[in-house]
Amino acid sequence: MFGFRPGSAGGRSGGTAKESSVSHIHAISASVIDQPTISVVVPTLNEAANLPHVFCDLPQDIHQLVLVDGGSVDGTVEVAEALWPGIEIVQQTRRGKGNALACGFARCTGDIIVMIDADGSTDPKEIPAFVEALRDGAAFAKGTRFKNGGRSLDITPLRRAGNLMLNTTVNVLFRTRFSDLCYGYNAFWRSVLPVLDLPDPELPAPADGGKLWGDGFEIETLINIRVARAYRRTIREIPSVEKERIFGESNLNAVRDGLRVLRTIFSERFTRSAAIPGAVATTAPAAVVTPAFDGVEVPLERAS
Ligand SMILES: Nc1nc2c(ncn2[C@@H]2O[C@H](COP(=O)(O)OP(=O)(O)OP(=O)(O)O)[C@@H](O)[C@H]2O)c(=O)[nH]1
Ligand SMILES: [Mg+2]
Repeated sequence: MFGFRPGSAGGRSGGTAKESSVSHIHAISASVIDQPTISVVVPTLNEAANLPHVFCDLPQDIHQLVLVDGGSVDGTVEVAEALWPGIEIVQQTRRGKGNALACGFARCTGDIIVMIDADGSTDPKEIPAFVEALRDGAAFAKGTRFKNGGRSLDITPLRRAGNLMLNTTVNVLFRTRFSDLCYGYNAFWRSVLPVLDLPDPELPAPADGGKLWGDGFEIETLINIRVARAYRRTIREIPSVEKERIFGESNLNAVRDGLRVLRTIFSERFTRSAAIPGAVATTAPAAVVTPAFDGVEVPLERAS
């Protein structure tokens, strides 16, 4: 339907090795760019009632659907398995949405990873737009509710104000042009993963039962900042319409999680080295070490 290539796994030592004209995907063969395989990662915490509404809109030809559960007690896993035969269920190793995503990403084998929520707020029918942006040269396709037709039917005035403040802080400190920092609907080439350098799923949970930094809702901010540092010119913002959660309660606390995001921003800016470990890994795409970029629209780049 969307030209995605189901079931051909991400390990591709073969391929044509013909290079794209887009610098950051030098290492990705033309056949992969033509028909990338898609892994979709869905973190869940008691979302059984919402899953039927989400899964029915997923493209049928995705390569892999990975559900990362945080110990749901409402039958989420059973419902998921009944709805999508072949779904891969991962139990997260610590607490929080960030840890769930890190565990899910580690399981992915597709060329492209898409992260969506399970509460019905992120529309799977938008996935092709994210994929097209990546095929067109973006390293990272970032959903935005606040630009070019994107909007939210759900956000409260408090969260909108908090998001704007955090968004502006990041744009000033990192010279980026994000329009929606805290939105969790994104997609990226799997080869970008080393740059994210997310907290290792194998690390033990803190003894006090808390979360490691990066394990909570600050994950989106962490990812956005690290991607912007490595791929500033190849982040593409994709308009997205956020709907209301269908059933159940939000797990996000605007003040508590907003403060975690703020601390993450300052920690990334002032204590974390710009030399991102993944940026020198041989598995990283070429643009990590060769930031030159040729010819694709680059909305997040500042005019110099
Ligand atoms: N596995 C796992 N999933 C989580 C956890 N916290 C949240 N999620 C999932 O992550 C997605 C987003 O969480 P929500 O609680 O909807 O939070 P949000 O979308 O940021 O906030 P709202 O706009 O209020 O919905 C949903 O699919 C949740 O089920 C967690 O600790 N573990
Ligand atoms: Mg939600």
